Amino acid sequence: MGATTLITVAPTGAESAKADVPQLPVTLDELVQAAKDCEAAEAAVIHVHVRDERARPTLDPPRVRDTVQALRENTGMVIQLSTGGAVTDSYEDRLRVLEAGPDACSLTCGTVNFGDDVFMNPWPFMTELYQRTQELRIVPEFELFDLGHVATLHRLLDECGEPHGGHVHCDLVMGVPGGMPGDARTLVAAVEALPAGATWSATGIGRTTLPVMFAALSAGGHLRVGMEDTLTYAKGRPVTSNAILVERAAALARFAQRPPMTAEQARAFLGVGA
Ligand code: KMH
Ligand code: ZN
Repeated sequence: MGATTLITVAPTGAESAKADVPQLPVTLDELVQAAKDCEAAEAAVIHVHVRDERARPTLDPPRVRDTVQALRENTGMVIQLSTGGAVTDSYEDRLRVLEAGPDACSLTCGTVNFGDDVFMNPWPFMTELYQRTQELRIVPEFELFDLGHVATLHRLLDECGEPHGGHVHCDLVMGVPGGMPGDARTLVAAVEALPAGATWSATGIGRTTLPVMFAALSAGGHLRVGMEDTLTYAKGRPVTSNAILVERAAALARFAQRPPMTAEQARAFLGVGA
């Protein structure tokens, strides 16, 4: 296999309101349809946040379980549940999402200012979450919002051992107000500090989407896109679907001579099912 690009789609997030963004997939039917469209557009991993019947973020266990099941029945994508949830979610609820049986989950490597809020990820929570992924055989993706999170990732691996699947894959989440900026020099600094052998994707929030995507492709990284991170396709042009963001990422990956990975290739790459 030649060099390929892992494309992850994050279609919903916990921050945007359906009233402000009517195209945001919030019902199970909308999420499944978005997932199918994004898979057709060559996303291999879906990063999932669930909404309730009033379109508010929720970690309600039956709803999260039903979502995992519906995505499994309707797509072949790697299902990665968010353990970040919303900034108001309790640690207990965030840990419980693992019981829904996803292939993978996000695991943020430290606390970070998050706009006017704080996204809390203290060390005892991180280690408990990490140990549960190891017990439940779920592949963690290490979310890095700041350069200090890279140092904490080293500590986590040193003290708690290797992740399920045996492969360290990270996601640089750049351009969050309060986290690392979304630009090429910060991306390179973060990548240079990663553990040896780790692979990584990157996403840039808001207007940093395109600079981060170009920098990631140039530096040999993988891509995350989606309406969790980006609501503007181009100046004055709102995003109309998650699939168009995936299509653009797939086209750029091809242009960079690293075509998108299939979901099956992504499972082997990440160690899902190992
Ligand atoms: N919604 C943010 C507070 C994750 O999914 O793991 C956290 C977040 C990260 O989106
Ligand atoms: Zn998320």
